[in-house]
This record gives sequence, C-alpha cells and structure tokens, in this order.
Amino acid sequence: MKRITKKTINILITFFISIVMTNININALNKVEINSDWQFRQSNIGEWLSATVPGTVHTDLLHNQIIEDPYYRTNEKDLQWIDKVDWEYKTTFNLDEALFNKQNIEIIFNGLDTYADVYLNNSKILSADNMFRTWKVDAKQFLKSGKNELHIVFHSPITKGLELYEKFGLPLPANNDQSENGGLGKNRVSVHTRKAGYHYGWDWGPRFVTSGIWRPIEINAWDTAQIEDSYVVTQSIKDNTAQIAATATINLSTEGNYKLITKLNGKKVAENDTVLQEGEQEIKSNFNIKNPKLWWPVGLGEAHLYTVTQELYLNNTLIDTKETKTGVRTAKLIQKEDADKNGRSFYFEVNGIPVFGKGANYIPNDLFLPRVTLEDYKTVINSAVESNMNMLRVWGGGIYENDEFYELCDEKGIMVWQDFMFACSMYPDTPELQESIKQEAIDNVQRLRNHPSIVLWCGNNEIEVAWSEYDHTRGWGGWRKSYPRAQQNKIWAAYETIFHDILPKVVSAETDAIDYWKSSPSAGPEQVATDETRSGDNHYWGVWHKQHPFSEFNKYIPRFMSEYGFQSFPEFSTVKKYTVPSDWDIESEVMAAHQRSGIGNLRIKQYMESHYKDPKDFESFLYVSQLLQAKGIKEAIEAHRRNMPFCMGSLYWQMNDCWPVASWSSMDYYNNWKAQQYMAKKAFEPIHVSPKVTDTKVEFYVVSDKLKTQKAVLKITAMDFNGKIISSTKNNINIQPNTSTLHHTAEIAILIKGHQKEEVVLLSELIIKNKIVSENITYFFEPKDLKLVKPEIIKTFSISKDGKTQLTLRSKTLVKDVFITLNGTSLKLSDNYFDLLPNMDKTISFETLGIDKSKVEITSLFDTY
Ligand code: BMA
Repeated sequence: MKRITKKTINILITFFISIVMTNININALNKVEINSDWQFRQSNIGEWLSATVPGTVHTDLLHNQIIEDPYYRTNEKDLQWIDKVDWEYKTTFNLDEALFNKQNIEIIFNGLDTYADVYLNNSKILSADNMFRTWKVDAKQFLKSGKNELHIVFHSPITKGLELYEKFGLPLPANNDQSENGGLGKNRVSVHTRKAGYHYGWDWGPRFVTSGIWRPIEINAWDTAQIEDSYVVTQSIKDNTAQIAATATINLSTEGNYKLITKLNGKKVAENDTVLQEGEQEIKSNFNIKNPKLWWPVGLGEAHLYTVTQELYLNNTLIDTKETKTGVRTAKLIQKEDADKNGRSFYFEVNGIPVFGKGANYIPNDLFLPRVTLEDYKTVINSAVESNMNMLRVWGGGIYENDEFYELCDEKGIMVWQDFMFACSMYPDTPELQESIKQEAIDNVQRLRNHPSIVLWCGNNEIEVAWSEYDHTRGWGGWRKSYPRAQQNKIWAAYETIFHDILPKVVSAETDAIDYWKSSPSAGPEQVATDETRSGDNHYWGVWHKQHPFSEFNKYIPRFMSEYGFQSFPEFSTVKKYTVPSDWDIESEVMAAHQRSGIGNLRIKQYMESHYKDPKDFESFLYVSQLLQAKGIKEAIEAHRRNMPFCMGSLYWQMNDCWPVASWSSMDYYNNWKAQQYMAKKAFEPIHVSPKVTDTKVEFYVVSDKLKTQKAVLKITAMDFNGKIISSTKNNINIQPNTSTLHHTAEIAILIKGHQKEEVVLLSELIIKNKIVSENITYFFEPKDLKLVKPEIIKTFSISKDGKTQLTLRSKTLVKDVFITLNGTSLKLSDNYFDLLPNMDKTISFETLGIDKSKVEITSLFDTY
C-alpha cells in the first residue's frame, strides 16, 4: 500500500504546513519553501487543477483522477502521450515585508525536470535544461512585497529531445531507451537530455518520461553575507590525530570585518578574523582532533559522526550559521601491482584497513521520484544493514540521490560507490551539453562531498566496455562497429572529454580526497575489462546473458565484482496488485508488460529446468523463480568471498525495484524481501563458513571480515532426510582476520558413507564460545533430484520477552525452502525461504505485533510440483 501511504503523508504535510502559515513554510530563519497552492494544466489547455510540489505531471494527473494508476496492468501504454505535450505549473506566494527588505533574495530550484521556463511575476527568470542541476536565481529585482506569482512551463522532453536529435544528425547508441514503446520508432533521444536515463525505460523499468518540479523550490534571503557552503574533510589521520580542513564559501554583499568561528560538537576549534570584500570568497580553517572517533563502515566499528558548525559574524554580530554532520575517516581505492606483475588490486581502504565491499546496486525507488519517502530510504538502507552489506552502488542510469539517502548511509556505515549519471549510451559532443554536464557535476559533488559514506565517484555504467575502444575485437554489437572511422573518432572524442577530462577534473577540484574511476567496469588505463582481467572492477553477466551455469561464478573471479545478477518474479501478493486473475500466466500480455528483459522469461525457464522440477502452477512458478535466483546469487557471493583478498568486492545487481516487475532485485517494489535478500543476509555474514563442492570433495572455507584472529570449532554433519546422522566431525580452527582460509577438505565418499547423494544433506557450523555464528546447508544434487517427502510441520507459537510473536517449526523430515506468509503476503521475518532440518527446532520472529495466527501459512518446495 505504498502509494496510499505516500499520498497520505503528502496530504498530512500539506495540511500541517497550511496550519503553520498560509502559502509559505519557514524551515529556516531566512529560508522559505514554495510548496503550496500549486496548480497545473496542459500548457494553455483546459482548466487549472491542483498540483503537489515536489511532484510530477504523471502523479498530479493521477491524483486528479485524469489517469489511472500507471503501474496497473498495461496502463503504461495509454500514458505515452503525456511526455509529448507541454505542461505548466503556477502558484502565488506572499513575501512578507521583513523578507522582502533583505538585501539579497535568491530562489533555489533544487530540481526541475527538465526543460523548464520559469517566470516570476511575468518576467522570465530561468530557462532550465538539466534535471540534475540546482538552479539559483538572483530574484530580488523581480519580487514584490506581498503577493507574487511563479509560473513554470515544462516543454515536452520528447519534442526538445527530437529537436536536438535531428540537429545533431547522428544517432547514438542508447540500448535501454525504449523509443519504440514511446511511439518514436528508432529515434533514441534520451542521450541529448540531462535527465534520468531509466525514465526512458530500462530492462527492469517502464517508460515514463516525466516532467515536473521534482525537488523543492526555496526562497533564500540574506543581508550582508551568508555562508553558502561549508566543506569539511579529513586530510590525514596520523598518531591518533586527525587533521581536518573546513572550507567555508562565503557570499558577501557588504564588505567589512568578518569573523568565522568553527566549532566541533559545539566547542570552538578555529577562528578567522578577516576583512572581506564583496563577492564570493573561501575561508579555510584547519584544526586537529586528538584521539578522534572514526567513521567506520558497518561491521568494523561505529559510524561516528561529528557536527561541525561554522558561524559568521560581522562586527561581532552573528549573521549566519552552517551546520555539517560528517565523519572523520580516510578512504582510498587501492590499486597496487601484484607481485607476479600480472594484475593490480582493486579495493577500498578505510582508515588504513582493506574492506571487502559487500552489497548491491541501487536504482531509484520509484519512476515518480517525489513519491520516494524517507521511510522508503530507511527500509532499503536498513535492509542493506540487516543483510550484512556495507556498500551500495548508486548506479548511473538513475539520479544523484536525495540528501536523506546519503545521510542514512553516513549514519549506518554503508559505503557508497557513486556513479555519475551516464549509462549504456554514447553522448553527443555538443559544447552546450558538455558545459551542462560540468555544471551538473559541480552541483552534485559540492552537495555530496561532506558525506563520509561516499568512497568513490565513477564516470559511468558500462560505456567503456560497450564501446571497447581499447580492444576492437570486443564491444557490444551495433555500437562502435556500425560507424565509419571518422564518426567513431568523433563519438569517442566526446566520451573522452566527458569521462577523462570534465568529470575527473571536477572531482579533483571540488574534493580533496575522493577517488575517481572512469567507468564501471574498467580494467584500468587503456584496458577494457573482460571476465578474465586481473585488474579493475568487473560486471560478470556470463550467468544470464551467455547462459553459463551458476557454477561458473567460481571461474570468473575479478578483483572487484561490481555487477552480476539473476532475475526473479515478485511474490504473488505483489503480482496481484497489478494484475487480474486472467493475467496469471507468465506469458500473458500484462505479465509481459511487467517483464522488460526480452530474454527474461526464457532465461528463468532455462535455468529453472536445470535446477528445479517444473512448477505446477503460476503461483509456484513465482516462488520457485525466487529460490532459483537466491541459489545462483549465493553461489556468486560465496565464490567472491572465498577468493578474498584477490577479490575484494561483491555487489550484486540489484537491490530494489522502481515499480512492480520481474527483475534482478532482491526486494520488490513494495519492499518485500525476496528469497535472495534472506540468502544475502546469510552469505554476507561477517564470519561465514562456505563449503565448496567439487567432483569428489568438499572444501570448507571460512571467510572473516573481522580484524582479530578467533578460535572456533568447525562442525560438519552429514545426515539423511530423516535426520539420521551419517558422519560428524569437529575441527578446532583459528579464523584468520580479514581474509578467507581453506580450513578443511573432506572426501564426499567419506562424508556420506555409501548413502545416496540425493538423500543427504550436509550441515556446516562454525561455533565460537558455544555459539553458532554461521551455518551453511549443502546438497550434492540439484533440488529437482532430491528425494524430498511430504512435509509435516509442527507449528508452535509463543511470545518473546519483547512482545513479538515467535513461531517454532519442527519436522521429522527435511523440509526444503520453507516459505511463511501472513494473509498471503510475505512479511519481514527473522528468516524465510529456509531449509528446516529434520528433528531440529527453528524459531522465527515476526516483526509486526499482534498477528492473527490462523492467517499464517507455510509452503515449501515439495508443494510446487
Ligand atoms: C547491467 C546494469 C543495467 C541492467 C542490468 C541487467 O548492465 O548496468 O544496465 O539493468 O545489467 O541487464
């Protein structure tokens, strides 16, 4: 019920604001947000209707019941007209005398999507053309005391795109631009417009080319001077002392004797007294923190944050204050040549410690961006933390995320790999576009540079490999090879200008210390990443695109795996939200509209055949698709971690969805955890036992992200499906810190002692101080060949000390892939989609209070055929 919640919240906020004051919401002394009384209509046509700001045309049409839910069935098809016409928004707001009398008044447009002409009291004050930019307009001369009118015309991004496309004259590759679905034939216009790539469609997303005021509009008024920005960075940490540089950018309209005081958690650490001239100036304050509390990625320590406050005084009167929350840490991308000179490392070192990056790729959480709430961000980021992840990659086909996203990553210790917003396309070489890209980069790097969570800026997603300039035997079909040499040179020159010149220069000018990586994946200077390269990062899509079996994840081990993945369907309760019963067939028109990968269904079926029995019905197919996905990705995560420290990162594709769809995500649009999310939580656990089955042996690895050696017992038990123990061994081991170690190898024949492989389950447990810290269940055959029997599960409900409902399950025989639902919907549970071992209790706790026990249902793999 995500949409309803968001809508309700919007209404509540609007209501609250209108009580506080009419028209303008004062959120800081001199800052007011223009967020109410907005109206919109198709440009010059029809009546004005109420609008929500921030918002989008599509969601405003929906709220006014002019269109139906864009995500329902095949509604998307009927809504393609929206991006072909112009729209206009208007509001009036009152500017009180006090504000109006300020010397300087600017209006800040934090996000206009995209081609927007802005009129203030009938004067044009801005022509915007880049969704990612922050536009600041000096508005004093256009404003009046009292009532003012703001009017914004959004030109169709498609009409504008087509104009630019025709003017440029050379069609450029843009694989995911679903121009045909938008009625544009082969005219892929997306690359001409600085707007989120996924709005034009992707292989997990619909095509809704939105328009609107997608981030707040604020009035910012000040006299004499203001602190425009405060940038705080850790320059080094040596001998228990952190050297910090705080740079205040000050905007002055009055020269005079100024004083800037810098405080750390309220205590003064620096003071600068200076005579400042009119205009923009920077004041640098350096200070030290003795015995600093460092910011650590989750799992390695506290993600400690300090508050740095800068106060600006004119003639000893406080005139402005800026507060920054940031962490003290150093973060570096380490690329060291290997001893054998055959490759280079690729890992992140935080505070001098190499950190294995565990996590996923993050896409925008909705097509209609202003619908994404703080709660949504919390759910995704908390899910990452609960799943033992420490890194998310903000992928280049979406947006530079909202501040809240990074604030949560800062708080929770999630490292962010931040792409610039370029993906799977080549871009024109027009100077206007390049200037716009430069300004967009400056805006966003400046906005985000105080976040300790961001450890890397990366130029783009997959363009270097797709074009393959450095190796003409490779590259995506229809890209470089389809152009004559002169055009290839022109297109590649544009690439080099953006990714080898503009963007790295902005990162180095605007930050002190953040690394820039030109493309993901890349093998390094003038070398394209392949599945075999021993440097840089890699996206391994052999599993899926090339139909490699899951076991190949063990073969293609890169230095850092920044993408790999496998699709699944969302659970039945989610599918029900966008379908009617007659759609319940994977190949139906509606299901196909919610499966955007051309090979998606085929691949799922192909892999399913190798691993699972043919599911008996639609619902079973959805559920088994999730088991399949989790099985494949488990193989990958464990292979990457077992190969630590050669491989130092594993980010699967993809964490979340932007609408209800079949995709590579581990959480669906309604934030339901898929089987893969529960699996990731186990496979990413800080200390993990990982058995690798070969033809005749099992190799038992233990992977640890902890920084201390630990004594443990490695217990290995082979049992049949009735719980009869076939063999059991215990080994005392020393778990090595921050690496992976092979601790034990066993012959399968000895483990299973003459039993049939399809009737044996192997339980590996790691016990530290009598506590099981990791367990892993292994089979010697595919699920389809296991001799499972009809489960008889005994359920016992109890209430935990903190009032939560608990459910204990027990069965005399093995139950594979237990799936628990309440009222037909999966819930956030302490575990789900797990194997229940014979004669062993498994207790699950429900996060929601007061559940109706009679509505709890349990199914398992046995029930699917
Ligand atoms: C990678 C991503 C996305 C895409 C995914 C699945 O290439 O970067 O572009 O959605 O694979 O095909």
